[in-house]
Amino acid sequence: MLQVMAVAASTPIELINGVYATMDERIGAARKRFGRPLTLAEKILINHLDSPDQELERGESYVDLRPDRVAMQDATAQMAWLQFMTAGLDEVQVPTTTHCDHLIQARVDGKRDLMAAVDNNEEVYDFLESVSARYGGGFWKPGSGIIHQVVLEQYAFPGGMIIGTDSHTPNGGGIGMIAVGVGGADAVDVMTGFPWNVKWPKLIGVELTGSLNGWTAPKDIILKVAEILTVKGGTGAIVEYFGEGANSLSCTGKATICNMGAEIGATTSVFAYDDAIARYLKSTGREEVADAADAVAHHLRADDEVLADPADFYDQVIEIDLDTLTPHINGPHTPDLAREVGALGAEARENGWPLDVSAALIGSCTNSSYEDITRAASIAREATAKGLTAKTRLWVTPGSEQVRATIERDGLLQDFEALGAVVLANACGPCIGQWDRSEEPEHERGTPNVIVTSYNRNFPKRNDGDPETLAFVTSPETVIALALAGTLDFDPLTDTITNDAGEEVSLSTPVGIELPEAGFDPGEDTFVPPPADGSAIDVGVSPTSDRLQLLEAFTPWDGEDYTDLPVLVKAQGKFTTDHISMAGPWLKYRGHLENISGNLYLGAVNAFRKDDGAEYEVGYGKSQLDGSIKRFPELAKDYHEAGVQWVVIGDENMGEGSSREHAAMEPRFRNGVVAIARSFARIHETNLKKQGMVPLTFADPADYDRIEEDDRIAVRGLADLTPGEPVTVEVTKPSGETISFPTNHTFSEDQIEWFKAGSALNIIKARSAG
Ligand code: MIC
Ligand code: SF4
Repeated sequence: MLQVMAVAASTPIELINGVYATMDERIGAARKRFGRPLTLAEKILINHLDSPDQELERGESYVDLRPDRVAMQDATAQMAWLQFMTAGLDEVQVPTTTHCDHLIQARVDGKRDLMAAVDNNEEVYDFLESVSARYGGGFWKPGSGIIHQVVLEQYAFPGGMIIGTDSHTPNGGGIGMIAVGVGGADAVDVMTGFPWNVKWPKLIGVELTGSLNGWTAPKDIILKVAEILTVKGGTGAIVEYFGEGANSLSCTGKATICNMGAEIGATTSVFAYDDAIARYLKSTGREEVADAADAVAHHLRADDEVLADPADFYDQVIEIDLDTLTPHINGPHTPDLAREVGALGAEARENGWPLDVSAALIGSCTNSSYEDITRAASIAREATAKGLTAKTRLWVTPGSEQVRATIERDGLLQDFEALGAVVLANACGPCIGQWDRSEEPEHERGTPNVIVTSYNRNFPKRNDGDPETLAFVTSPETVIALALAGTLDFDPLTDTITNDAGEEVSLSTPVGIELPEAGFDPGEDTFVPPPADGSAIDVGVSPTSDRLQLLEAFTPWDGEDYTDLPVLVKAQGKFTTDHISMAGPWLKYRGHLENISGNLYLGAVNAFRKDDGAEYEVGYGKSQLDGSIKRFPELAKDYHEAGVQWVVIGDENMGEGSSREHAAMEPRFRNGVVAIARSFARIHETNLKKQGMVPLTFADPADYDRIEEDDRIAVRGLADLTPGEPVTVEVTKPSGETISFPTNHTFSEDQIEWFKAGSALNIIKARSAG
């Protein structure tokens, strides 16, 4: 099946035609099978089923799918490639690309930061480039741009399916593709030629009526959706957008909405193929893809009957009227805390949040398209003309080299620079905590301060590592407006700002340009295709490296129930992947399991109080070996060295956020065997299972409260683990008293084998060896 052959800088039309060729037959057969019309997501998924006869019950059955491509970013690709290497194959079985975007630290400006990154990360970049070349993967050098922007520009196509080792992979839904974020182990399944296994999703329909106008942007749609559905409301579901409002959005605007669907936990989000998508394909040099999509356009949208009566076909339908939707801003600390921009000032006062904005940041995979930049730049240009200067430091990160070169050519970067903005490297930068604020003389770390960004996540410490920073997420144009006003207490729709001459001026409505009139300027060529034969390439991993470490297989389950497990951590409240395995300074250890385990649970808020009732410091807990109070990573290391297995307890939506499998590999490496939570985020739950851990949810969420600090936990009946059957957890109190309660799991038959084998990877290895 090696259509992989040289992985190129774009998806070959032959691959796309191959996908379109089977649509008539498979979609037709599925309509007959279900006896009803189909939604768009159903059509694309059905066309990618590994075998057509699988059971397809929404929210119930696990299915095997065949994605067309795999994309990985540098921070997650290291672990994924290290796992792939142990599988003993010569070549990836599906076109795969590696993108260097997360490891570039934002400090001074784009050029200097990129040079510093190339220097500091040399070993990791060399590894990723050589491992890609060795096994037939394409490599996008640092400076190429953020993975999702590059995928949208080069690889995504309507009706296609891609998985990516990053939770914002759904960005590709903006072009009409099923694009799903996964952990590295899932990617390795596909790279080694196995299907990708996922739960057949539920479907949420979002009908957009009216059309966007004024200051309201695509970002406001997803901020609104996040408010309605909350951070876990999309779990296990694909969100499909439709309606006249959907057709009024640009392709990159649609991508913004799908991208941030990650924040509601959705499996992915998708829009139907339309003229805007065709325009984008043509403008990014993919005329023939648009022509091919035109020929199957009826398969690239939901059936008419579905659109006429959505409530009959979706599990939930939400309607948003774009005519009346106003600009929103979400935060702090959670991406689903929304309100209208104009209401934030009063709310900040009430909560004692500082009103001054200490930094304003535009960019990220969510909002760095040409259109985004033109809308924000129109405000910047007007501000300069009206004698306004930014009252806040402003940072801009272009999403890709292509966007950067184009906005430079079109004079848009200069509009920001005229306001004193710093243009950062084409990368994630501050969005992933790679933000060194030491160059800001007026900012002192550890002081309460407010930042506004056009990013997507705003968990504490996410951007600058400072727990005192409150981050608010909004559209790029609103970010600029707040930077000009310098305060949260500003509504660009109604308020004025005092200019340098002391006059009160108001801001006009932002004006965007969907696509560059002169076409995109590709900028510097940053793609490295793999050689025709990479087998002679040596992928060296030095045993003394502190950045990279070869993996050792996790040991298989010994067939015994887990008993007498201490509780390493019981987390209270948010327990996102940022709390479990922090990014920022720790990103540099993403290829070294032992070293990165030094960050395990550092952000966790301990649910237990100390004996005197006081709170633990975040990241600290009590050792059951000697009663001492230590940081969680040290406790975990002590248990590991003492050969003690342990359990982790989580609250709601444990593992929300990122796809990083380090959040599952670290506990597993340190002898964690069971995770019990009120609920899990999809990718994290899968990651835990893949690495051989047992994720369980309390059948009665109140049982969470029954677990105390010095308890010992047993999990009964593991040998008879059966899909759909509860598992009994037994808790022994220090007094000797025991209580037990039922928990649920979501293991399928096949997934139970992952746990028994010690990890899913052990199964792949056994299969490729045999
Ligand atoms: C993020 O936005 O949190 C990241 C960094 O892109 C992650 C991936 C990672 O942790 O490497 C994600 O969202 O999956
Ligand atoms: Fe990068 Fe931020 Fe996008 Fe994650 S959300 S891929 S860190 S830009």
